[in-house]
Amino acid sequence: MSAAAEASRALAWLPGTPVLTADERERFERDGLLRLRGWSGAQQVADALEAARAQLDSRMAPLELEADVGYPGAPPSREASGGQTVRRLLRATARGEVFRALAGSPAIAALMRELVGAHPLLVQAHHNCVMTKMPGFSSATNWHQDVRYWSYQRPELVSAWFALGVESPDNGCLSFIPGTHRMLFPRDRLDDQLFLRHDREDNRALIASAVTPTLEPGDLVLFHCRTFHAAGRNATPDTKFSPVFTYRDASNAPLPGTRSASVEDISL
Ligand SMILES: O=C(O)CCC(=O)C(=O)O
Repeated sequence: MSAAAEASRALAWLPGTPVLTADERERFERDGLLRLRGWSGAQQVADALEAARAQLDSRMAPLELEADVGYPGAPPSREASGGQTVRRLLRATARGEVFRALAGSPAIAALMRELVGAHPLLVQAHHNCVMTKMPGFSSATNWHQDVRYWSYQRPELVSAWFALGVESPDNGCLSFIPGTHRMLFPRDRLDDQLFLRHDREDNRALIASAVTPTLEPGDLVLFHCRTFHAAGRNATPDTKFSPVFTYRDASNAPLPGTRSASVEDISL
């Protein structure tokens, strides 16, 4: 790998200097999302992709299957045609150094100090997975806020989504509704699974303002846990692999007895 091919924003970052520009920080605060081009190096992307592919091929546990979530397009059961389609390689931080290096690099730690607080922790109970959007039986995910089933003192967590390949509407990339992390949503705007209801005009108008940032290998998308987002199905012949991790400040503790508190988080 040549030095040029290894160029990456994470590798180029110098300790003690800001990771984000003032403009990027403002955009994250305003929109609740930010795409950073060329974050990971080409070698790191290739290594993570190779590991994810091998773990999917060998069906390395723990896995979440599309049939388990039952989202639109998912097979109706594990026994149905396509019922063994994998949705997520769970517990990514336990799956190898290549994923820990993505999730816990010094540059990510510095970035999270800018976004979540002085003592960022890598959350273990939520996300911490490689999304595997497979051809054929992958599902669509309706508009939701990640925090809907999370339990912390404050709904202030940030997720980092690492592109290992091209991500576009064709293979079910994420779309976001900017600014929704700062809005309040009365319960009746959401359905019983806490997705935005499509039968309401106000929700349809909001969804019309969504953006769909396409990604190249090495890009990183940061999004607030209250930013509404959704994704389509993968209509291409190739699996899309996307490691995704969530971060909180140490001062923002999980509520005792909840799933969020079920695993010790990792200090960065
Ligand atoms: O890739 C997808 O289908 C959506 C993933 C997502 O939004 C989530 O897991 O919260």
